[in-house]
Amino acid sequence: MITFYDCATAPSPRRARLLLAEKRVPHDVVQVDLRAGEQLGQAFRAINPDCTVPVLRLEDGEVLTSNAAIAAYLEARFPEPPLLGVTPLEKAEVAHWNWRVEFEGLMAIAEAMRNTAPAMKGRALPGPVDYPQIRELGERGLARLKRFFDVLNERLATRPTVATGRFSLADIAAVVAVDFARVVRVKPSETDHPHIVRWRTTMAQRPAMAL
Ligand SMILES: N[C@@H](CCC(=O)N[C@@H](CS)C(=O)NCC(=O)O)C(=O)O
Repeated sequence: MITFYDCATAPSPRRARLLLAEKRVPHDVVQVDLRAGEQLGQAFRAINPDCTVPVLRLEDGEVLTSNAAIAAYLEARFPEPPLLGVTPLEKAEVAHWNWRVEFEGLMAIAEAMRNTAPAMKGRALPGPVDYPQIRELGERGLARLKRFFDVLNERLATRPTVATGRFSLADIAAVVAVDFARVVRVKPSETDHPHIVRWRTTMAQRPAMAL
């Protein structure tokens, strides 16, 4: 059986969790308590020395330690439904938007939150190294996040999904980013981001999105 190392409160493992659900991949779940620092303990380091989740351990013991690896692997092994695009151009579009959501959305939230939250003092980046917070990076993260919401809203003004004409990995990343932005008190509103609100309501009809 595939084993998924998850953390119910964190955004990165949620991306892998939604992907596993959309593809209906049978798996066991192990919760890693990031708030208690379990990722930095010896037991988890033996699984992933980078001290991050998500992690997917395959039946033969191989370990995948990033969303990038997990998405590539699951799409190749469980091609139905295709979530990374079908035609060459669709694949390019999904890769492009998945990356933009990751870099401009998820990274901006992480930058804003990890550089300002008292609980993240000395933990401004995930991983085995303790980095100090930089207040200005927190402010910049918030500005980048607001810009990302504008970009996403514009993108969704004329289309039902973030990339290509159908649901894809880019929608999963964007749902996770839009929902997690609440930790820095950023939410799409009917007045400022009506297209994000409409798209998010449609996404909520997918059973996996409740996870
Ligand atoms: N590139 C990784 C990033 C994973 C990541 O940053 N995970 C965070 C949770 S959202 C984590 O494990 N943090 C541990 C920590 O903060 O110490 C991926 O997306 O797979």
